Amino acid sequence: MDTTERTLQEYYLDLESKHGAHDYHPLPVVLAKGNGVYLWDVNGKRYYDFLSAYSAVNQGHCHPEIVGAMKEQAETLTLTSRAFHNNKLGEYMKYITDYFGFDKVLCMNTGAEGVETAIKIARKWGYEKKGVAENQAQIIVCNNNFHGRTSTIISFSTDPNSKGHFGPYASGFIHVPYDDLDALAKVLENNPNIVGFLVEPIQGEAGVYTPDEDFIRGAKALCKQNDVLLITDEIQTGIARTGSLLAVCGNCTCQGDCEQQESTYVRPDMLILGKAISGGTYPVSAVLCDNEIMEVIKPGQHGSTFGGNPLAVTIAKKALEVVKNERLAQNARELGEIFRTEMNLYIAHSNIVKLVRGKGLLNAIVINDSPDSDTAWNICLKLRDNGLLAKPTHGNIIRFAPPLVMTEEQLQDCISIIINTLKSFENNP
Ligand code: IF1
Repeated sequence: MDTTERTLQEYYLDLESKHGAHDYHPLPVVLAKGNGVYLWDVNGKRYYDFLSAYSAVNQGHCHPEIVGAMKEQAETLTLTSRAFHNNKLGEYMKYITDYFGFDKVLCMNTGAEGVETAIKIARKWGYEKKGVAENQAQIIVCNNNFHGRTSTIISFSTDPNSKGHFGPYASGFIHVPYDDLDALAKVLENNPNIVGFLVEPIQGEAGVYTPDEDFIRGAKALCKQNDVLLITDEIQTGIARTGSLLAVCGNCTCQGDCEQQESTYVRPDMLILGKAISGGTYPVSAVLCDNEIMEVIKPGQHGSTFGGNPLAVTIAKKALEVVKNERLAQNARELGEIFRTEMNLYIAHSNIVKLVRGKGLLNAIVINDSPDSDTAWNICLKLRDNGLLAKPTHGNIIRFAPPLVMTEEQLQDCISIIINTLKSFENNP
């Protein structure tokens, strides 16, 4: 970067630092443009995006069909509130419920709102259907979970940074270790007040922690035995990211078209989606479940000014169509295999990388250094210089999650950038 380029970047960094809350510590790069798998900074330097806005941009930046639908609807009708009907909502509701195989959808905006909605529905179901005594409902959650930032959700976070000094905290949550069916069974035993088990099929923030293959299936069986709702948060893992339409589809590549019974699919009782449901263009989230659960919500009991607005649902319908039309689940699956195979070949002779893990195009490498060291951060700075943007997550782990529209040739280019960058850190702590 020459002096003028640095000055331009610093201009933007200073503005944010002076006038914005310091709630983030971003990688020092100022982006101005995106297209497909690429981002450009304010100086015109091009990068491969290996974060995809935390898996929101699965369909690639500024996907022309999604942006086209967005523009057209923005010029027609954006918001009516749910005080009135609009001519886009119903068709979207039919589309998304058919797409994921549930009776009903409830539309919200952010992921955290989706999680809050699921918590509210599960509790109400507990009181009205399961017969739990008033105010006694409990929801099981996992250690190291990430479900968002609201005061209720951070109440059951186990990350001191997300949670500290934000109390008093909401009660009604019980923790179990992730990927531990025995612990789950034990908590469920003789506890009739439990209404739900809220779980990420892969823990993203915890470092792309991929559980045992039978974990979700086993959890479903335990929930069923104990009349407890299995609530899967697929805000990060859903919409083709892990090589199937949902992470709970397991190895099924049907993209939602199969009968879902004979496949590896584990059907949750409630499904929470967000992020990529709009292709990263607009905040859209959704909670899906069947009638006997959704019917506990009656007029006036839940809602949102923007939830289900005509602009949001037009975008979301198109973004979901793109996932099917462009076979993004299959692509994520195939490229993910290549990525992990190539990385494993490198790691076999590496001192700096311990392992690669993940599913589809949600992967992470674990850096061979103390969790408190800044090695992962420094590698990400070097990756940036070499034209690829990724972000470290807790404990010296780097998440790799490019848009799913990537080609194999582009992926091979990215693998070269990553490996060449890692090489410069070998034996060089
Ligand atoms: C931040 C992480 C990712 C999520 C799951 C709900 C939400 C998220 C599984 C809430 C959001 C984000 C939010 C962003 C960082 C980020 C993140 F590193 F913290 F864990 F993606 F990996 N459930 N994840 O991953 O959705 O309300 O944000 O729309 O909060 O800093 P939201």
